[in-house]
Amino acid sequence: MTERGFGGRRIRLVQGDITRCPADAIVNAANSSLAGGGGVDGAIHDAGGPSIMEELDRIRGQGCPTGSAVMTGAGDLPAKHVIHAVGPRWRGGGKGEEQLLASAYLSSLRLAEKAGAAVVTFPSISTGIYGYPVEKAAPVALGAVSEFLKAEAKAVREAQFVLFDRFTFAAYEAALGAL
Ligand code: AR6
Repeated sequence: MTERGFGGRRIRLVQGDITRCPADAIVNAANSSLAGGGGVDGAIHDAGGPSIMEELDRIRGQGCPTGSAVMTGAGDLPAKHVIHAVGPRWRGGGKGEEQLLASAYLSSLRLAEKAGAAVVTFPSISTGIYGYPVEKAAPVALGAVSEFLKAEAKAVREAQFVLFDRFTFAAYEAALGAL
């Protein structure tokens, strides 16, 4: 299943590069020092240009603990905002990873809602460099986002997961069908 409705809103799964998908807000899989990095974070800064890091330099003092998010402009990306969310590193599953991962998605959606964003794109937070097994992360991500769409969303109409590779896409497809 690649698309599913939740209370008049929807989740869509797409395979591709998140920096090329138009949205109102693009979520980045960042780290708590907001210092940039590899993976999708590197791709977002490369495609968005230096204004995103300049803005992060100004707000870095506020901090961004694991499970939270901050918002900046989107520079040259096809979006208005970038939401920098910090997912957990996988440490075996007994260190609150599931709640922290859900919290990274919910914090992002709350910022998107405040900004009046209708379409929000997400990567698969934590399942790259942070090592969270994707078959465990996908149901947590989709569960948190679908609950938000059912219970809290006003501005947000569509959450799109832009998944980079076939394996990740397949894991989300299975989890969306099983929700
Ligand atoms: N579009 C969509 N997804 C992508 C893209 C892209 N252009 N590039 C990679 N992915 P990761 P994490 C996928 O490692 O695990 C950074 O250094 C990737 O295949 O980007 O949360 C940060 O600064 C994987 O499925 O994020 C942090 O230090 C998913 O995005 C740390 O990595 C997430 O992989 C965060 O690690």
